Amino acid sequence: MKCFITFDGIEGCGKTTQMRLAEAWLRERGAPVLATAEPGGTPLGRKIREILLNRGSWAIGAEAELLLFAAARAQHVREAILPALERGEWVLCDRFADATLAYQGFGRGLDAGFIRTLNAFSAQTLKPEMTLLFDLPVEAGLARAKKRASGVRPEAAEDRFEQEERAFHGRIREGYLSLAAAEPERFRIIDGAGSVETVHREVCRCLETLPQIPFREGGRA
Ligand code: Z5A
Repeated sequence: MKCFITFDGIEGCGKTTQMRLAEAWLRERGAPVLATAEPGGTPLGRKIREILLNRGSWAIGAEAELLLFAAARAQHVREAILPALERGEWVLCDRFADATLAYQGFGRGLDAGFIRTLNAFSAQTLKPEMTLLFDLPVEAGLARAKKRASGVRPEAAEDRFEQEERAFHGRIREGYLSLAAAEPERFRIIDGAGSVETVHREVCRCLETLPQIPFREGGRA
């Protein structure tokens, strides 16, 4: 019953919160699930994540940034995602190739055609069955991220992307919406501004439309 679903959107859109809830919801129904994230999901990916999200200790140009995300994805797909799908698991992924088009393409202005080629190469042409795009105004997302960063843990302070100007995040939001408009059969746009519970109900409604949705014997768990 394998199925690959990605959770995406601008900073602070709530995708991580929602992916965790979706993971629990699927497990309750007896589905085997791999919940993973980009950049990350493998030891190499986590090292690359540390490099990418640094807070200014070294320069990373847009081209190098793109290639590092692609490298993390290539290892993630080979080492974690494809094997889980081959085992028949559901794979939930916090960000995937759409994030590269949104951030490095629409955000940084790198060539979208080249990014698509690189995405296909690094993902071994794997595409999600469904992409949940959590949409909300940039100000609302950044306010959530700021609130989280103002917590006590120093490692939770603003990362390199959170420090970008508002216009950068605006281009990314518009970019995601245009990606969704171009592939309506794959994308589901979810209003991320609602409460955690409201958004979760909407996520479940989307998941229930998938043919792979698991049922226990005798009905839904
Ligand atoms: N990036 C890239 O440039 N290119 C790529 O190819 C890839 C990534 C793959 C790290 O991503 C950066 O990498 C990211 C894009 C770039 N930079 N930015 N911006 P990440 O996904 O690891 O980090 P993130 O974007 O900062 O996401 P996050 O920290 O996981 O946040 P989130 O998933 O959007 O939201 P959350 O953690 O679920 O919630 C954020 C806060 O809001 C938290 O305190 C929650 O409790 C709260 N929250 C969540 N939902 C709600 C609702 N509904 N109401 C109120 N409050 C809420």
